[in-house]
Amino acid sequence: MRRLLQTALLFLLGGLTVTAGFARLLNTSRTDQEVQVIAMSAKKYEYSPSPIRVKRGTRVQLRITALDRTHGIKINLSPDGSDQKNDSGLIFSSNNDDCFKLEKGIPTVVEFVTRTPGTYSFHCCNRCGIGHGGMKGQIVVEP
Ligand SMILES: [Cu+2]
Repeated sequence: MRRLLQTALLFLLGGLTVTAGFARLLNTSRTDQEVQVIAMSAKKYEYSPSPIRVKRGTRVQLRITALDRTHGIKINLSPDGSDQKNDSGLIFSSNNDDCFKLEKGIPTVVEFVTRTPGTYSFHCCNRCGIGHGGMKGQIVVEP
């Protein structure tokens, strides 16, 4: 009877250890998902900094402030040169992954997780003047 109790206790402890292990595993992956905040500015006709370099598997939060007037930002979902246009390499937190409007002086938060290495181009999507078409930048996701 005593032996049976010991065995049961052993099983219980084993189970607890496994559970703790799993919890730690989950915690680790959560730590990997810590947000990398990058402050960015937009003005006629450039974004700064650009290119932005981040590692694959990072949760990135761009905090973009337009300095001189309203601009916008539209980030390509697939890397330059990719033919898989519907397989998105950047996973956005919000559904508004199209054109983010950047009001002058008010930081706009754009958050996404980098899934596939590559160069993701972005451009201004709010007509802002004669150089509007050339207002571009890049996010480089490193493996
Ligand atoms: Cu602009």
